[in-house]
Amino acid sequence: MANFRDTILEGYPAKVFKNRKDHIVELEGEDNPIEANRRTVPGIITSRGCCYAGCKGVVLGPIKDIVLITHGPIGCGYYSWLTRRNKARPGSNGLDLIPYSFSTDMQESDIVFGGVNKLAKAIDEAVEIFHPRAVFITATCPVGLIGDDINAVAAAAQKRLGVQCVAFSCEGYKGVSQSAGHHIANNQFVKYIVGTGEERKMGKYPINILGEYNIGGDAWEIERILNKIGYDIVCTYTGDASVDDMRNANRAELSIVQCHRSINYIAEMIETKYGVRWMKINFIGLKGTMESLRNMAKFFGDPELIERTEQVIAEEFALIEDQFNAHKERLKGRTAALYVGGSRSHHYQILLNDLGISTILAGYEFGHREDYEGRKVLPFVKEDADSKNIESITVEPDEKNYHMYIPKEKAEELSKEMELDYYNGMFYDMKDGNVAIDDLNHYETEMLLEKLKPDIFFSGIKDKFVAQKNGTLSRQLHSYDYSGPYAGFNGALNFARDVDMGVHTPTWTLVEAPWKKNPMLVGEVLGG
Ligand code: CFN
Ligand code: HCA
Repeated sequence: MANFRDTILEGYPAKVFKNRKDHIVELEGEDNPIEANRRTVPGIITSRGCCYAGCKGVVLGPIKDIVLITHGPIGCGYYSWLTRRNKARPGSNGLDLIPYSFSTDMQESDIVFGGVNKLAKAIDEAVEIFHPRAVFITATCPVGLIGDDINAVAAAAQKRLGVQCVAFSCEGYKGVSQSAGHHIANNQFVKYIVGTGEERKMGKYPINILGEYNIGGDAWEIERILNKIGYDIVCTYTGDASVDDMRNANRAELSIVQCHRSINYIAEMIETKYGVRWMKINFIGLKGTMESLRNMAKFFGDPELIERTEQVIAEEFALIEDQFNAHKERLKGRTAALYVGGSRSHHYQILLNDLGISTILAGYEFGHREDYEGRKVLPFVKEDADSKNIESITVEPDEKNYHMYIPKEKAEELSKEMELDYYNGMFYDMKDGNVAIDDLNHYETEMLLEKLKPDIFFSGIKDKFVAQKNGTLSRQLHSYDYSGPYAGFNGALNFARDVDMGVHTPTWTLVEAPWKKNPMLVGEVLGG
């Protein structure tokens, strides 16, 4: 009998077969190369977004005290308006501009004669009305095609108005997915934002939280736990963020990286430029949260902090343990398929595992090979708590992506057990026989539901309703539907409750997909 991969591939014409065959992998043994971060087959109905979505929507979108202007026809601004559930509330400067969508609303005449004057006018008007802390301008496809110089407009506006204006050339067509937009945003941050802050008194254990966008309030739950332990959170990139806090990222001692795809570039650049060390963490799932907190405490190496961390873990866990276990009882043994952007399809396996749910298929929309296959952990040794003198012990000399920091005396011992799962790629948490699909499309989604029959399909708005009409529960892992937070201790409990409700709703006895009752039209290749 053909395996699942072959069954999918059989349905494709030769050219598509050739393109897709290395994006689908049935896992076996240690070495499972997968094709990723490649251009999508045109017309195949991918769930990916564009470069503008990654820059404007994902990385810049959650900053609350800037005016974020979309330079382009109205559609791009409109469709990226309030769809991502990145929550915010006004900070000390009273500004929360997240509910607004600013756009130059380019018309045909702007495309023909150029849109720079309209952009300059839009900046003047927005600054006059809203008094933002900065103006960020993002480009959509036509802007690059007609050659509007948004950098020059930004520089002139900054001079004219005395407010920082930064342009992001993130035209949608650049790169192969939203991943290109993340990179463009990160580059401009390092060039124009990091290191421009006013001196501030630093508390104990100052940290940056990178790659946490406060979807459904995740960042608030993570910050609650870290504040309780005693960390000084310098800034969050970019959930509920104030640009003035972001300017001080260079003053932290450690950057923790929650999203392992969209912001790893900036972590590395801040380390190179300012010496701020970074480590990957994962606050999704109880095991992920506890190990992340313990690793952070180990980085600072202060016995008081280590003890306080254990105390908070014990307290927080005790508060949710009984309820969490009750949900687990009702959920264990179920199967899930996970398909999200570039990070969560791995992170959520850890939370599902806490609930006894096994992941039988997982994939990313735009992850890179290392997000799947992982790399060996590279530990750095901290000489002592006060010293900035870092010495490294190399596990894999050539691979400097996954690293963490530990006190020197622990180095040798810990390096042996350093394979902490969430520092590795997605495959580390999967088993032989599980399937991984990169850049899943709608045809493959339908095949997956029909052949593998997962109990739950975790994905996004574009796939959700196909699954549900087919009788399979679908929870959105981008927006959490209308729920959240899902991070940290309280988030894990919210997630368990939502999945339990979803799985056990009587709705499933009432749903029957139309194609189960009526004959479907089947296409035939003429002359084939
Ligand atoms: S919040 Fe993040 S966690 S930033 Fe990224 S890779 Fe998207 S918007 Mo959707 S939910 Fe998703 Fe990740 Fe990082 Fe979100 S898995 S696709 S670009 N993502
Ligand atoms: C994006 C944003 C998105 C889309 C979500 C979805 C998000 O890709 O531009 O497809 O359900 O999280 O809002 O990933």
